[in-house]
Amino acid sequence: MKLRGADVVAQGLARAGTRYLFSLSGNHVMPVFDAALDAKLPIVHVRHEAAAVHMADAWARITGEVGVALVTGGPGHANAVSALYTALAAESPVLLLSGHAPTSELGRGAFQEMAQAEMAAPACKAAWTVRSAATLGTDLARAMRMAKSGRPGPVHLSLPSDLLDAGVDTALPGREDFFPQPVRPAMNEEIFEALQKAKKPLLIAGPAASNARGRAALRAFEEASGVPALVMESPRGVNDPSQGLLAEVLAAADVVVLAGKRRDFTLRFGAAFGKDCRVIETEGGPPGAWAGPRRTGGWPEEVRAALAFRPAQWASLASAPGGPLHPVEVGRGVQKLLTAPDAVLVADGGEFGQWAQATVTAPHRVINGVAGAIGAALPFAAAAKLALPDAPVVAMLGDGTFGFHSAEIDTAVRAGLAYVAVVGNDCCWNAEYQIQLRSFGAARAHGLDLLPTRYDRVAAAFGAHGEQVERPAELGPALQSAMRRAVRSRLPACVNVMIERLPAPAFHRS
Ligand SMILES: Cc1ncc(C[n+]2csc(CCOP(=O)(O)OP(=O)(O)O)c2C)c(N)n1
Repeated sequence: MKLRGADVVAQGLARAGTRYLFSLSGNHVMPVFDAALDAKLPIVHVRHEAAAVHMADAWARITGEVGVALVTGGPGHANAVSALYTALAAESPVLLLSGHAPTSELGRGAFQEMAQAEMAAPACKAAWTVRSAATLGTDLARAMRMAKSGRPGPVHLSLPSDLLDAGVDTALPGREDFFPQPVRPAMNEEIFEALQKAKKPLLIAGPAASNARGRAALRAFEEASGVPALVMESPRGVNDPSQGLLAEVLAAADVVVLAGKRRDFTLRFGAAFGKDCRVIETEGGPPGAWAGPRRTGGWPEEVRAALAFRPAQWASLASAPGGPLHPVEVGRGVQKLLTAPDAVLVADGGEFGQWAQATVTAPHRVINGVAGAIGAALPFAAAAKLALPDAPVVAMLGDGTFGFHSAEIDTAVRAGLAYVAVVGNDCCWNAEYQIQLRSFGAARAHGLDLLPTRYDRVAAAFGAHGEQVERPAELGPALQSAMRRAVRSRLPACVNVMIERLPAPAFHRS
Protein backbone atom coordinates (compact mmCIF):
# COMPACT_ATOMS: atom_id res chain seq x y z
CA MET A 1 0.00 0.00 0.00
CA LYS A 2 1.26 3.46 -0.89
CA LEU A 3 1.61 5.98 1.93
CA ARG A 4 1.91 9.74 1.49
CA GLY A 5 5.34 11.03 2.53
CA ALA A 6 3.72 13.13 5.24
CA ASP A 7 2.03 10.00 6.60
CA VAL A 8 5.38 8.23 6.77
CA VAL A 9 6.63 11.11 8.93
CA ALA A 10 3.57 11.29 11.21
CA GLN A 11 3.15 7.54 11.56
CA GLY A 12 6.88 7.09 12.03
CA LEU A 13 6.82 9.61 14.87
CA ALA A 14 3.83 7.86 16.43
CA ARG A 15 5.62 4.52 16.14
CA ALA A 16 8.62 6.06 17.93
CA GLY A 17 6.31 6.97 20.81
CA THR A 18 6.11 10.72 20.11
CA ARG A 19 3.30 12.14 22.23
CA TYR A 20 3.18 15.77 21.03
CA LEU A 21 4.33 17.84 18.09
CA PHE A 22 5.41 21.34 19.12
CA SER A 23 4.74 23.34 16.03
CA LEU A 24 4.13 26.57 14.21
CA SER A 25 2.29 26.00 10.94
CA GLY A 26 3.39 26.99 7.43
CA ASN A 27 2.77 26.06 3.79
CA HIS A 28 5.53 23.48 3.60
CA VAL A 29 4.38 21.39 6.54
CA MET A 30 0.60 21.43 6.17
CA PRO A 31 0.63 17.85 4.79
CA VAL A 32 2.22 16.79 8.13
CA PHE A 33 -0.53 18.63 10.03
CA ASP A 34 -3.02 16.65 7.94
CA ALA A 35 -1.20 13.35 8.52
CA ALA A 36 -1.01 14.03 12.27
CA LEU A 37 -4.80 13.56 12.44
CA ASP A 38 -4.65 9.91 11.39
CA ALA A 39 -1.49 9.27 13.39
CA LYS A 40 -3.30 10.70 16.46
CA LEU A 41 -0.44 13.08 17.16
CA PRO A 42 -1.68 16.13 19.06
CA ILE A 43 -0.17 19.44 17.97
CA VAL A 44 0.71 22.21 20.42
CA HIS A 45 0.63 25.28 18.22
CA VAL A 46 2.98 28.00 19.45
CA ARG A 47 3.48 31.69 18.62
CA HIS A 48 7.16 31.65 17.60
CA GLU A 49 9.21 28.79 16.16
CA ALA A 50 11.95 29.08 18.79
CA ALA A 51 9.30 28.39 21.42
CA ALA A 52 8.44 25.11 19.68
CA VAL A 53 12.07 24.01 19.99
CA HIS A 54 12.29 25.20 23.61
CA MET A 55 9.16 23.18 24.43
CA ALA A 56 10.57 20.11 22.71
CA ASP A 57 13.77 20.66 24.70
CA ALA A 58 12.06 20.86 28.11
CA TRP A 59 9.85 17.90 27.17
CA ALA A 60 12.96 15.87 26.34
CA ARG A 61 14.77 16.84 29.53
CA ILE A 62 11.83 15.89 31.75
CA THR A 63 10.54 12.76 30.00
CA GLY A 64 13.78 11.42 28.52
CA GLU A 65 11.92 11.05 25.18
CA VAL A 66 12.98 12.83 22.01
CA GLY A 67 11.09 16.15 21.89
CA VAL A 68 9.83 16.91 18.39
CA ALA A 69 9.38 20.39 16.89
CA LEU A 70 7.81 20.93 13.48
CA VAL A 71 8.18 24.27 11.70
CA THR A 72 7.94 25.63 8.21
CA GLY A 73 10.78 26.33 5.78
CA GLY A 74 12.99 29.38 5.30
CA PRO A 75 12.23 32.07 7.91
CA GLY A 76 10.25 29.69 10.14
CA HIS A 77 13.23 27.38 10.24
CA ALA A 78 15.59 30.32 10.84
CA ASN A 79 13.48 31.37 13.83
CA ALA A 80 13.78 27.86 15.29
CA VAL A 81 17.55 27.57 14.94
CA SER A 82 18.58 29.81 17.86
CA ALA A 83 16.71 27.55 20.28
CA LEU A 84 18.66 24.52 19.05
CA TYR A 85 21.76 26.02 20.62
CA THR A 86 20.19 25.83 24.08
CA ALA A 87 19.26 22.16 23.52
CA LEU A 88 22.76 21.41 22.18
CA ALA A 89 24.49 22.89 25.21
CA ALA A 90 22.00 21.14 27.53
CA GLU A 91 22.60 17.81 25.73
CA SER A 92 18.87 17.49 25.22
CA PRO A 93 17.53 15.08 22.58
CA VAL A 94 15.42 17.21 20.25
CA LEU A 95 14.32 16.61 16.69
CA LEU A 96 13.63 19.70 14.58
CA LEU A 97 11.62 18.88 11.46
CA SER A 98 11.42 21.81 9.07
CA GLY A 99 9.49 22.04 5.85
CA HIS A 100 11.66 22.89 2.86
CA ALA A 101 11.28 24.10 -0.72
CA PRO A 102 10.42 21.24 -3.10
CA THR A 103 13.38 19.33 -4.57
CA SER A 104 11.96 19.94 -8.07
CA GLU A 105 12.41 23.72 -7.65
CA LEU A 106 15.77 23.87 -5.89
CA GLY A 107 18.23 26.45 -7.17
CA ARG A 108 15.50 28.23 -9.14
CA GLY A 109 14.42 30.70 -6.47
CA ALA A 110 11.70 28.58 -4.87
CA PHE A 111 9.42 30.09 -2.21
CA GLN A 112 11.40 30.35 1.06
CA GLU A 113 14.28 28.37 -0.41
CA MET A 114 17.28 28.45 1.92
CA ALA A 115 20.30 26.33 2.85
CA GLN A 116 18.49 25.11 5.95
CA ALA A 117 20.60 22.14 7.00
CA GLU A 118 23.75 24.25 6.64
CA MET A 119 22.18 26.95 8.81
CA ALA A 120 21.19 24.50 11.55
CA ALA A 121 24.41 22.45 11.46
CA PRO A 122 26.49 24.43 14.02
CA ALA A 123 23.67 24.20 16.57
CA CYS A 124 23.03 20.47 16.07
CA LYS A 125 24.60 17.04 16.38
CA ALA A 126 23.61 16.47 12.75
CA ALA A 127 21.48 18.20 10.14
CA TRP A 128 20.49 17.08 6.67
CA THR A 129 17.84 17.37 3.96
CA VAL A 130 15.86 14.29 2.98
CA ARG A 131 16.64 13.56 -0.66
CA SER A 132 13.95 11.08 -1.65
CA ALA A 133 10.48 10.14 -0.45
CA ALA A 134 11.65 6.53 -0.26
CA THR A 135 14.11 7.35 2.54
CA LEU A 136 11.79 9.56 4.63
CA GLY A 137 11.17 6.76 7.13
CA THR A 138 14.77 5.65 7.49
CA ASP A 139 16.02 9.25 7.70
CA LEU A 140 13.49 9.95 10.44
CA ALA A 141 14.48 6.84 12.40
CA ARG A 142 18.17 7.68 12.06
CA ALA A 143 17.60 11.25 13.22
CA MET A 144 15.73 10.07 16.31
CA ARG A 145 18.39 7.48 17.11
CA MET A 146 21.13 10.07 16.77
CA ALA A 147 19.36 12.55 19.07
CA LYS A 148 19.47 10.02 21.93
CA SER A 149 22.71 8.17 21.30
CA GLY A 150 26.10 8.95 22.87
CA ARG A 151 26.08 12.57 24.03
CA PRO A 152 22.41 13.44 23.41
CA GLY A 153 21.46 16.58 21.51
CA PRO A 154 19.35 18.12 18.79
CA VAL A 155 19.18 16.76 15.23
CA HIS A 156 17.61 18.57 12.31
CA LEU A 157 15.86 17.15 9.24
CA SER A 158 14.65 19.35 6.39
CA LEU A 159 11.63 17.87 4.59
CA PRO A 160 11.11 19.08 0.99
CA SER A 161 7.40 19.63 0.46
CA ASP A 162 7.17 17.57 -2.76
CA LEU A 163 8.47 14.54 -0.83
CA LEU A 164 5.77 15.04 1.80
CA ASP A 165 3.13 14.97 -0.96
CA ALA A 166 4.64 12.00 -2.84
CA GLY A 167 3.34 8.44 -2.59
CA VAL A 168 5.81 6.05 -0.99
CA ASP A 169 5.91 2.27 -1.33
CA THR A 170 8.39 1.38 1.41
CA ALA A 171 7.29 0.09 4.81
CA LEU A 172 7.77 2.17 7.96
CA PRO A 173 10.90 1.35 9.97
CA GLY A 174 10.33 -0.94 12.95
CA ARG A 175 9.85 0.59 16.39
CA GLU A 176 13.33 -0.50 17.50
CA ASP A 177 14.92 1.42 14.58
CA PHE A 178 13.98 4.70 16.27
CA PHE A 179 16.01 3.97 19.42
CA PRO A 180 19.78 3.61 19.90
CA GLN A 181 21.20 0.42 21.37
CA PRO A 182 21.43 1.00 25.13
CA VAL A 183 25.01 1.29 26.35
CA ARG A 184 25.74 1.03 30.04
CA PRO A 185 28.55 3.41 30.87
CA ALA A 186 31.21 1.21 32.37
CA MET A 187 33.57 2.03 35.22
CA ASN A 188 36.91 0.83 33.89
CA GLU A 189 39.72 -0.50 36.06
CA GLU A 190 41.91 2.57 35.77
CA ILE A 191 39.15 4.94 36.87
CA PHE A 192 38.01 2.63 39.63
CA GLU A 193 41.54 2.39 41.02
CA ALA A 194 42.16 6.11 40.77
CA LEU A 195 38.97 6.86 42.69
CA GLN A 196 39.77 4.17 45.29
CA LYS A 197 43.22 5.58 46.00
CA ALA A 198 42.27 9.25 45.97
CA LYS A 199 41.86 11.29 49.15
CA LYS A 200 39.35 13.71 47.71
CA PRO A 201 37.82 12.20 44.58
CA LEU A 202 34.99 13.75 42.63
CA LEU A 203 32.82 12.63 39.78
CA ILE A 204 31.33 15.40 37.65
CA ALA A 205 28.62 14.67 35.11
CA GLY A 206 27.59 16.93 32.25
CA PRO A 207 24.23 18.59 31.59
CA ALA A 208 22.65 15.41 30.18
CA ALA A 209 22.58 14.11 33.78
CA SER A 210 20.87 17.22 35.17
CA ASN A 211 17.34 15.82 34.97
CA ALA A 212 15.70 13.93 37.82
CA ARG A 213 16.82 10.53 36.45
CA GLY A 214 20.42 11.66 36.04
CA ARG A 215 20.54 13.15 39.52
CA ALA A 216 19.09 9.96 41.01
CA ALA A 217 21.78 7.92 39.22
CA LEU A 218 24.48 10.22 40.59
CA ARG A 219 23.08 9.95 44.11
CA ALA A 220 23.00 6.15 43.84
CA PHE A 221 26.62 6.14 42.63
CA GLU A 222 27.70 8.43 45.45
CA GLU A 223 25.97 6.27 48.05
CA ALA A 224 27.48 3.04 46.71
CA SER A 225 30.99 4.41 46.24
CA GLY A 226 31.50 7.19 48.75
CA VAL A 227 32.72 9.31 45.81
CA PRO A 228 30.88 12.65 45.72
CA ALA A 229 29.06 12.93 42.39
CA LEU A 230 27.67 16.19 41.05
CA VAL A 231 26.41 17.67 37.84
CA MET A 232 27.41 20.98 36.25
CA GLU A 233 24.88 22.66 33.97
CA SER A 234 25.29 26.36 34.69
CA PRO A 235 26.81 28.94 32.34
CA ARG A 236 28.24 30.52 35.50
CA GLY A 237 30.41 27.41 35.86
CA VAL A 238 32.35 27.29 39.13
CA ASN A 239 30.38 30.33 40.29
CA ASP A 240 27.02 28.57 39.94
CA PRO A 241 25.21 29.97 43.00
CA SER A 242 22.96 26.91 43.19
CA GLN A 243 26.09 24.93 44.18
CA GLY A 244 27.31 27.10 47.05
CA LEU A 245 31.08 26.80 47.46
CA LEU A 246 31.58 24.63 44.37
CA ALA A 247 34.78 26.48 43.45
CA GLU A 248 36.37 25.42 46.77
CA VAL A 249 35.35 21.79 46.23
CA LEU A 250 36.84 21.71 42.73
CA ALA A 251 40.07 23.31 43.90
CA ALA A 252 40.43 20.78 46.76
CA ALA A 253 39.83 17.57 44.77
CA ASP A 254 42.83 15.36 43.98
CA VAL A 255 41.18 13.05 41.41
CA VAL A 256 38.32 14.19 39.21
CA VAL A 257 36.43 12.04 36.73
CA LEU A 258 34.64 14.11 34.11
CA ALA A 259 31.86 11.66 33.24
CA GLY A 260 30.67 13.23 30.02
CA LYS A 261 31.34 16.72 31.40
CA ARG A 262 33.33 18.83 28.98
CA ARG A 263 36.51 20.52 30.21
CA ASP A 264 35.18 23.79 28.82
CA PHE A 265 34.80 27.41 29.97
CA THR A 266 32.58 26.29 32.87
CA LEU A 267 35.66 24.56 34.36
CA ARG A 268 37.97 27.37 33.27
CA PHE A 269 39.31 24.80 30.78
CA GLY A 270 40.68 22.81 33.72
CA ALA A 271 42.10 25.72 35.74
CA ALA A 272 39.26 25.24 38.25
CA PHE A 273 41.18 22.23 39.62
CA GLY A 274 44.30 22.28 41.77
CA LYS A 275 47.57 21.98 39.84
CA ASP A 276 48.27 18.46 41.13
CA CYS A 277 44.75 17.21 40.55
CA ARG A 278 44.45 14.24 38.20
CA VAL A 279 41.62 14.79 35.74
CA ILE A 280 40.23 11.79 33.85
CA GLU A 281 37.83 12.45 31.01
CA THR A 282 35.29 9.81 29.94
CA GLU A 283 32.65 9.86 27.23
CA GLY A 284 29.74 8.30 29.09
CA GLY A 285 27.43 9.87 31.62
CA PRO A 286 27.02 8.73 35.22
CA PRO A 287 28.64 5.31 35.68
CA GLY A 288 26.39 2.33 36.21
CA ALA A 289 27.88 0.32 39.02
CA TRP A 290 30.61 0.58 41.63
CA ALA A 291 32.44 -2.72 41.88
CA GLY A 292 34.05 -2.43 45.30
CA PRO A 293 33.38 -1.54 48.92
CA ARG A 294 32.19 1.96 49.78
CA ARG A 295 35.02 4.38 50.49
CA THR A 296 35.15 5.61 54.06
CA GLY A 297 35.83 9.11 55.44
CA GLY A 298 33.93 12.34 55.68
CA TRP A 299 34.77 13.82 52.26
CA PRO A 300 31.29 13.28 50.74
CA GLU A 301 29.68 15.07 53.69
CA GLU A 302 32.21 17.89 53.37
CA VAL A 303 31.31 18.26 49.70
CA ARG A 304 27.55 18.15 50.36
CA ALA A 305 27.89 20.83 53.04
CA ALA A 306 29.99 23.06 50.76
CA LEU A 307 27.50 22.77 47.90
CA ALA A 308 24.61 23.52 50.26
CA PHE A 309 26.36 26.58 51.70
CA ARG A 310 24.24 29.73 51.76
CA PRO A 311 24.89 32.84 53.86
CA ALA A 312 23.36 32.40 57.33
CA GLN A 313 21.69 35.82 57.15
CA TRP A 314 19.52 34.65 54.22
CA ALA A 315 17.28 32.71 56.60
CA SER A 316 16.12 35.85 58.36
CA LEU A 317 16.63 38.36 55.57
CA ALA A 318 13.66 40.70 55.22
CA SER A 319 12.96 43.27 52.52
CA ALA A 320 11.90 46.80 53.44
CA PRO A 321 8.17 46.66 54.31
CA GLY A 322 7.33 49.09 51.50
CA GLY A 323 9.31 47.08 48.93
CA PRO A 324 10.90 46.47 46.53
CA LEU A 325 11.47 42.81 47.48
CA HIS A 326 14.84 41.19 47.98
CA PRO A 327 15.13 38.18 45.60
CA VAL A 328 15.91 35.89 48.56
CA GLU A 329 12.49 36.67 49.96
CA VAL A 330 10.90 35.87 46.59
CA GLY A 331 12.74 32.53 46.50
CA ARG A 332 11.62 31.70 50.02
CA GLY A 333 8.01 32.30 49.01
CA VAL A 334 8.25 30.26 45.81
CA GLN A 335 9.86 27.34 47.65
CA LYS A 336 6.60 26.86 49.58
CA LEU A 337 4.80 26.12 46.29
CA LEU A 338 7.26 23.41 45.30
CA THR A 339 7.02 20.81 48.04
CA ALA A 340 5.38 18.04 45.95
CA PRO A 341 7.60 15.07 44.94
CA ASP A 342 7.22 15.91 41.24
CA ALA A 343 7.41 19.72 41.51
CA VAL A 344 9.18 21.61 38.72
CA LEU A 345 11.28 24.76 38.96
CA VAL A 346 12.08 26.61 35.75
CA ALA A 347 14.68 29.38 36.15
CA ASP A 348 15.73 31.79 33.45
CA GLY A 349 17.11 35.28 33.06
CA GLY A 350 20.15 37.11 34.25
CA GLU A 351 20.68 37.97 37.91
CA PHE A 352 17.15 37.02 38.99
CA GLY A 353 17.58 33.58 37.41
CA GLN A 354 20.71 33.10 39.53
CA TRP A 355 18.90 34.18 42.69
CA ALA A 356 16.11 31.76 41.82
CA GLN A 357 18.53 28.87 41.44
CA ALA A 358 20.37 29.76 44.64
CA THR A 359 17.22 29.97 46.76
CA VAL A 360 14.80 27.38 45.37
CA THR A 361 15.13 23.63 44.87
CA ALA A 362 12.73 21.18 43.27
CA PRO A 363 12.83 17.53 42.20
CA HIS A 364 12.74 18.68 38.55
CA ARG A 365 14.71 21.74 37.56
CA VAL A 366 14.85 23.10 34.01
CA ILE A 367 17.19 26.05 33.49
CA ASN A 368 18.46 27.80 30.40
CA GLY A 369 21.73 25.95 30.99
CA VAL A 370 25.27 26.04 29.65
CA ALA A 371 24.13 27.91 26.50
CA GLY A 372 23.41 30.91 28.73
CA ALA A 373 20.66 31.97 26.35
CA ILE A 374 17.82 33.78 28.08
CA GLY A 375 14.17 33.66 27.03
CA ALA A 376 13.03 30.04 27.17
CA ALA A 377 11.25 30.08 30.55
CA LEU A 378 7.64 30.34 29.41
CA PRO A 379 7.92 27.62 26.73
CA PHE A 380 9.87 25.48 29.22
CA ALA A 381 7.12 25.87 31.83
CA ALA A 382 4.39 25.01 29.33
CA ALA A 383 6.17 21.83 28.25
CA ALA A 384 6.89 20.88 31.86
CA LYS A 385 3.19 21.13 32.71
CA LEU A 386 2.35 19.02 29.66
CA ALA A 387 4.87 16.38 30.71
CA LEU A 388 3.81 16.38 34.38
CA PRO A 389 0.15 17.47 34.37
CA ASP A 390 -0.36 16.98 38.11
CA ALA A 391 2.87 18.65 39.22
CA PRO A 392 3.16 22.22 40.48
CA VAL A 393 5.27 24.11 37.94
CA VAL A 394 6.80 27.51 38.72
CA ALA A 395 8.90 29.52 36.29
CA MET A 396 11.06 32.30 37.75
CA LEU A 397 12.28 34.76 35.15
CA GLY A 398 13.57 38.29 34.77
CA ASP A 399 11.49 41.10 33.29
CA GLY A 400 13.77 41.37 30.25
CA THR A 401 13.49 37.63 29.76
CA PHE A 402 9.67 37.78 29.93
CA GLY A 403 9.59 39.69 26.64
CA PHE A 404 11.17 36.98 24.49
CA HIS A 405 8.24 34.57 24.53
CA SER A 406 5.44 36.39 26.37
CA ALA A 407 2.97 35.40 23.65
CA GLU A 408 3.46 31.78 24.73
CA ILE A 409 1.10 32.61 27.59
CA ASP A 410 -1.56 32.48 24.89
CA THR A 411 -0.35 28.99 23.92
CA ALA A 412 -0.58 27.89 27.56
CA VAL A 413 -4.09 29.37 27.88
CA ARG A 414 -5.27 27.53 24.75
CA ALA A 415 -3.65 24.27 25.85
CA GLY A 416 -4.83 24.58 29.48
CA LEU A 417 -1.33 24.53 31.00
CA ALA A 418 -1.54 25.78 34.58
CA TYR A 419 1.94 26.95 35.50
CA VAL A 420 2.81 29.97 37.63
CA ALA A 421 5.30 32.44 36.17
CA VAL A 422 7.03 34.65 38.74
CA VAL A 423 8.61 37.70 37.11
CA GLY A 424 11.40 39.36 39.10
CA ASN A 425 10.81 42.89 37.89
CA ASP A 426 13.76 45.23 38.49
CA CYS A 427 12.94 47.39 35.44
CA CYS A 428 16.30 46.50 33.99
CA TRP A 429 18.44 44.12 31.96
CA ASN A 430 20.25 43.82 35.23
CA ALA A 431 22.92 41.22 34.41
CA GLU A 432 24.32 43.54 31.76
CA TYR A 433 23.82 46.60 33.96
CA GLN A 434 25.94 44.87 36.63
CA ILE A 435 28.67 44.34 34.01
CA GLN A 436 28.58 48.05 33.23
CA LEU A 437 28.89 48.90 36.93
CA ARG A 438 31.83 46.50 37.41
CA SER A 439 33.68 47.17 34.18
CA PHE A 440 32.97 50.76 33.26
CA GLY A 441 31.66 52.41 36.44
CA ALA A 442 28.28 53.84 37.47
CA ALA A 443 28.84 57.06 35.52
CA ARG A 444 28.99 55.07 32.27
CA ALA A 445 26.04 52.75 32.98
CA HIS A 446 23.40 53.36 30.31
CA GLY A 447 20.93 51.83 27.89
CA LEU A 448 19.69 48.98 30.09
CA ASP A 449 16.60 50.36 31.81
CA LEU A 450 13.21 48.79 31.26
CA LEU A 451 9.82 50.16 32.29
CA PRO A 452 7.92 49.11 35.42
CA THR A 453 5.61 47.16 33.15
CA ARG A 454 2.66 45.28 34.65
CA TYR A 455 3.50 41.83 33.27
CA ASP A 456 0.62 40.44 35.33
CA ARG A 457 -1.70 42.52 33.16
CA VAL A 458 0.02 41.38 29.98
CA ALA A 459 -0.68 37.81 31.12
CA ALA A 460 -4.26 38.68 32.02
CA ALA A 461 -4.81 40.12 28.55
CA PHE A 462 -3.88 36.71 27.13
CA GLY A 463 -6.49 35.11 29.41
CA ALA A 464 -4.20 34.07 32.29
CA HIS A 465 -4.43 35.11 35.94
CA GLY A 466 -2.32 38.03 37.07
CA GLU A 467 -1.08 39.20 40.47
CA GLN A 468 1.01 42.26 41.27
CA VAL A 469 3.39 42.29 44.27
CA GLU A 470 5.01 45.51 45.46
CA ARG A 471 5.38 44.87 49.21
CA PRO A 472 6.74 41.76 50.93
CA ALA A 473 3.48 41.17 52.81
CA GLU A 474 1.69 40.71 49.48
CA LEU A 475 3.99 37.96 48.22
CA GLY A 476 2.73 34.87 50.07
CA PRO A 477 -0.96 35.54 49.41
CA ALA A 478 -0.28 36.41 45.75
CA LEU A 479 1.74 33.21 45.13
CA GLN A 480 -0.81 31.02 46.91
CA SER A 481 -3.70 32.63 45.07
CA ALA A 482 -1.90 32.35 41.71
CA MET A 483 -1.26 28.62 42.21
CA ARG A 484 -4.78 27.95 43.49
CA ARG A 485 -6.44 29.84 40.66
CA ALA A 486 -4.14 28.28 38.05
CA VAL A 487 -4.87 24.75 39.20
CA ARG A 488 -8.63 25.32 39.55
CA SER A 489 -9.08 26.95 36.17
CA ARG A 490 -6.33 25.04 34.30
CA LEU A 491 -4.87 28.31 33.15
CA PRO A 492 -1.44 29.80 33.68
CA ALA A 493 -0.87 32.61 36.16
CA CYS A 494 1.72 35.39 36.30
CA VAL A 495 2.94 37.08 39.47
CA ASN A 496 4.79 40.33 38.75
CA VAL A 497 7.10 41.01 41.71
CA MET A 498 8.87 44.35 41.99
CA ILE A 499 12.40 43.45 43.15
CA GLU A 500 15.64 45.12 44.14
CA ARG A 501 18.27 45.51 41.42
CA LEU A 502 21.03 43.37 42.95
CA PRO A 503 24.01 41.52 41.52
CA ALA A 504 23.69 37.71 41.52
CA PRO A 505 24.86 36.03 44.73
CA ALA A 506 28.53 35.10 45.06
CA PHE A 507 29.67 33.05 48.04
CA HIS A 508 32.73 33.14 50.25
CA ARG A 509 33.18 31.38 53.56
CA SER A 510 33.90 34.45 55.68
C1 LIG B 1 19.52 35.16 23.90
C2 LIG B 1 20.32 36.04 24.79
N1 LIG B 1 20.39 37.37 24.57
C3 LIG B 1 21.10 38.17 25.39
C4 LIG B 1 21.75 37.64 26.47
C5 LIG B 1 22.58 38.54 27.37
N2 LIG B 1 21.91 38.67 28.67
C6 LIG B 1 22.16 37.85 29.72
S1 LIG B 1 21.33 38.21 31.08
C7 LIG B 1 20.62 39.56 30.34
C8 LIG B 1 19.69 40.45 31.12
C9 LIG B 1 18.45 39.73 31.51
O1 LIG B 1 17.56 40.64 32.08
P1 LIG B 1 16.35 40.13 32.95
O2 LIG B 1 15.69 38.98 32.32
O3 LIG B 1 15.50 41.29 33.25
O4 LIG B 1 17.04 39.57 34.25
P2 LIG B 1 17.91 40.40 35.30
O5 LIG B 1 19.34 40.25 34.92
O6 LIG B 1 17.43 41.83 35.24
O7 LIG B 1 17.62 39.77 36.61
C10 LIG B 1 21.02 39.68 29.02
C11 LIG B 1 20.58 40.74 28.09
C12 LIG B 1 21.69 36.25 26.65
N3 LIG B 1 22.30 35.64 27.66
N4 LIG B 1 20.95 35.48 25.82
